[in-house]
Amino acid sequence: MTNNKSTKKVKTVMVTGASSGFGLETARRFAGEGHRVIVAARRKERLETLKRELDEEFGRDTVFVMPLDVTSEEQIDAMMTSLPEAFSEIDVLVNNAGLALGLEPAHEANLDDWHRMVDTNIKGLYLMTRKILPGMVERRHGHIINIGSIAGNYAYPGGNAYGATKAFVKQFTRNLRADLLGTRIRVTNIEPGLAETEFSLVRFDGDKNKADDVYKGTEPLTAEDIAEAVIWAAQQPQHVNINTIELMPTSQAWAALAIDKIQG
Ligand code: NDP
Ligand code: 8X3
Repeated sequence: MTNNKSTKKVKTVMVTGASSGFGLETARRFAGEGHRVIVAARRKERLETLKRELDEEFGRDTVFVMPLDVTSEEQIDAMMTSLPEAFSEIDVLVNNAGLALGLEPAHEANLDDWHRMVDTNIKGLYLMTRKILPGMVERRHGHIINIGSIAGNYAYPGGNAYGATKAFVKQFTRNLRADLLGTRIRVTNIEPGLAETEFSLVRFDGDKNKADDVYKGTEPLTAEDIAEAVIWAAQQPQHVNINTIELMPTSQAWAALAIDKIQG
């Protein structure tokens, strides 16, 4: 009997948001497992630094740098026709690029922030998926790993549009599974809780003190923890589909439901 471990074959893995945080560590881990990795994000210099690091470490042409804004359908179309042959058949797509902006209550939130979160976390994710999926279906082989969030599962003050974008990721993942039944394509949603990356720096518009405060006194998840979950899901045998992984730091849990008590 064969276990059909999908780890045995060298795969081509595309990671969006690979210039920082979860994406960068995930790219490192896939390269370390012997796979070819397409690293995509807007900050090209960071991607090139990562390529130099990984090519040197593994002594081969492991990484292809793809400067990309996932919100641009035009750029994604151009990417699809410009990938070198060795990287052109994507086996694993890690839809990780994303961001939260602001923590104001809905009635005070900046509408431009909402537009950007929807464009990146929803539109960017479905565009990447829609463009790459047909090749996977044709080859009857592929795995889409989305990075959702606990923010898509539980409400918290100021989570408004960000949490809603991650609820989209959750349901989109499930609906993809429904559509892809019979194609052998796997789909997974990873839902992390508090993790220390550049996430809060971006959320608070570069305010480092505010960002550092989020993690002060806690033991948050690390980018390596999330990369480990991604790799684990990808390395399951072909007949196993990991639907969802929700992970939180031990130092994080749910709070009680809030109640507004009448005064006096
Ligand atoms: P980082 O800010 O460290 O990384 C975000 C990455 O997304 C960067 O590489 C950034 O690259 C990329 N990105 C943002 N916008 C775009 C765009 N338009 N096109 C292409 N790439 C883009 O944060 P994390 O690593 O923490 O976040 C990764 C994912 O994990 C996000 O989807 C986030 O919502 C999610 N998440 C984060 C949690 C946390 O607590 N940190 C918890 C749960 C989920 P560049 O700026 O170079 O384009
Ligand atoms: C990031 C986790 O709780 O800051 O998705 O929204 S949280």
